[in-house]
Amino acid sequence: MVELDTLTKAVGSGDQHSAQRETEAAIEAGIEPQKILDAMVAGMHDIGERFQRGEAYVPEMLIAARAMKASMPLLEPLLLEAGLEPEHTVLIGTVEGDLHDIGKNLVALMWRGANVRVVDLGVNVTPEVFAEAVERHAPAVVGLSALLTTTMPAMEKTIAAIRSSAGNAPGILIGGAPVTADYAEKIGADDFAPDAGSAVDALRELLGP
Ligand code: B1M
Repeated sequence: MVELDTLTKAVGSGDQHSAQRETEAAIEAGIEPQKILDAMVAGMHDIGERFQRGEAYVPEMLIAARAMKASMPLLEPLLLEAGLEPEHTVLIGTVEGDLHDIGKNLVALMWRGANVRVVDLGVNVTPEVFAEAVERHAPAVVGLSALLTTTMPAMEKTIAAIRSSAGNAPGILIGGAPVTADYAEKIGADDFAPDAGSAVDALRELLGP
């Protein structure tokens, strides 16, 4: 009998081969694609929580994301058939002047693990490019990352650019090593997350029920 718990554990522990094997077994057993996806997302959720508690580190989170990424192509055709494409689109990028992307990429991976469509604009993204991308993709949430104290002010400019042009304003989440909750409040962001695990919780809050 196929146990979806085993798939959750395989993804959470970054065991790519077991994750693929368990995904295949679940598909062959005729388990609903949504349930298989939920089991994978639960694995990503577990690693995110362990990371927040200081029980897991960046490499573990990366290998968990890799295990999920390797298993998804097996499931994707079934998800498409069942009309279970991600419901929400979100944007993420590192703000203008800043080339750091390791943390931003981790947040993007965790968000993909939460089954949202992530448009990653990369690094050194100007406020204008963010604003244009918001118009083009109509995301529910925009994530801004900054690792330098000198690039934090670009977050405020980006928020202003997005809010002045977007018809349907998305929620804005900010993060990065020098960023704080107080700073987020000061510049009018909707939320702040200190790490990639919390960024998933914050995203869920912003997306609503
Ligand atoms: Co740079 N760098 N760097 N650097 N770099 C720091 C950030 C620094 C703290 C090092 C130091 O001095 N101790 C310092 C900043 C000082 C400051 O402003 N307070 C610094 C500096 C000064 C610089 C340069 C100016 C150096 C120079 O050229 N003189 C230069 C700037 C270039 C530029 O951006 N314009 C520079 C360049 C670089 C490299 C290119 C060499 C490289 C980046 C490579 C890359 O990213 N592809 C680099 C690196 C690697 C670092 C350190 C060593 C590591 C950063 C990292 O990847 N951490 C860093 C020192 C450090 O942090 N110990 C440093 C791991 C990553 C997983 O953590 O990015 O914090 P982090 O992401 C976390 C959270 O912050 C959060 O979740 C992530 C996962 O938990 N998070 C979000 C991040 N984004 C989020 C978004 C969210 C939510 C949460 O919502 C949307």
